[in-house]
Amino acid sequence: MAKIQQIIAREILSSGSTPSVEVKVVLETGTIGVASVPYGASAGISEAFVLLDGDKNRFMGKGMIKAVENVNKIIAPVLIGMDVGEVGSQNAVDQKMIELDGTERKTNLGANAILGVSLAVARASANDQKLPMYRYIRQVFGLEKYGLLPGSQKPAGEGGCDYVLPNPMMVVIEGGAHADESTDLQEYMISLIGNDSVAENVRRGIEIYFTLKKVLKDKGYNSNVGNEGAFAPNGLPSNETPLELIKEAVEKSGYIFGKDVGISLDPAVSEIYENEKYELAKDGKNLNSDEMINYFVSWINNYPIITLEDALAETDWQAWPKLTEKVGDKIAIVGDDLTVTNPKLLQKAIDLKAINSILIKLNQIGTLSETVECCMLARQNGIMTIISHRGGGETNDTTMIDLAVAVNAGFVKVGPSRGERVEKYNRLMEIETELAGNCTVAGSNFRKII
Ligand code: 2PG
Ligand code: MG
Repeated sequence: MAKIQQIIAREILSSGSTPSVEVKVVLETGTIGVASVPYGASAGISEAFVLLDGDKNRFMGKGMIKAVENVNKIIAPVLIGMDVGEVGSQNAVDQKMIELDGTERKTNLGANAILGVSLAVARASANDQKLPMYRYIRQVFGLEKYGLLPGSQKPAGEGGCDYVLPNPMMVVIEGGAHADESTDLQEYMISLIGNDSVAENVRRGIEIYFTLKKVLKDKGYNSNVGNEGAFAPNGLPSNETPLELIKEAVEKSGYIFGKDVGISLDPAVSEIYENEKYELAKDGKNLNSDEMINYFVSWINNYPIITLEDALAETDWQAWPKLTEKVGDKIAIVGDDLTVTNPKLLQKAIDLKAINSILIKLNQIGTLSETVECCMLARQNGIMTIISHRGGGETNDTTMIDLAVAVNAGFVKVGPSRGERVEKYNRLMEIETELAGNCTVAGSNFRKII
């Protein structure tokens, strides 16, 4: 056990070249923890509030000095002296900030301020106890009681293992709000499910990424990249074309499409939903909810799509259960903007049978405790978790990876290029090495790890 001695925030830059918040926490033992927060480009309307300065003379209004000051002047004085490191202590710290803010979406202090502190406290405590972050998360939230082992594995100590590492889900073609002049849909991803080693799956993904670059060039498309480092070619004839290009890249790389590699999609269609219609400009279509469902169902029948995220708008709640009813027994139907890592919205989605999987982003809800609560609510209800990066601006902070390992996520959605993204895979491969003999990989059994 140790007490918080000092909390200092500062404004830093994120990969989107706009500001973000970094927080340093110093404990009385002298141990330090540092963390930083990302932000989204296509944020859901119910996400926790990102406090921006709004001063047009600095960073076009996107400065985060107010959030920094909220940490240094309002949050720090309240948290200094609190104990950290024991079961329940992270909850107590996060709860204090939630009360101090007093709003549903953290609009007073800003989720960017609160999350920075939450994660830096966790880092400092983990460092103080000389625990890797994924072990710390399990311990401080008492996660072992949720039986975080795959049903198919024997318990640890009986020839089983403690950890199941997530599969890589890599964004290779991006459009929508993440690029100019590409597709209407936001993300076309490859999910590496074919091997029982993270490093091997990562290598395969990178090879496919490079082969895809060649496939694009050979066909006369450019290989410029979008927000997340995925290709964002212009001049594609339809929203379906990327599926064909990816198929070709997977096969040319020597891997089996559908076995080694599945397709994951995040169309993020809240961005193209207006007046109860989905505007697919590239296809010259304006679809209602049922037609949108059928559009994706025909793709599912033709390609090895294994996860489908935000295929319907965040406000189109009535349509989600229909999609899940139709294809939820075959593939993962993932809520992102719909559920925004919010336990209340996840509960609503569970009650309505709207999804069978959920995307998890720490900054959508704004504290580590609420994020873990959401993951455990998912687990208790047979909902697979996918831990995700952000498209607006990422930092080199790798907490999302340790979180994924701690909660038995099925996938991590990130990368596969650019420093702030590959840093996540480097961390995951480091954990794999560290856990040698005491971990397995979700692999093609990812659905069973719930
Ligand atoms: C998403 C994310 C991450 P953003 O929609 O899943 O790729 O994008 O962070 O821009 O919301
Ligand atoms: Mg999404």
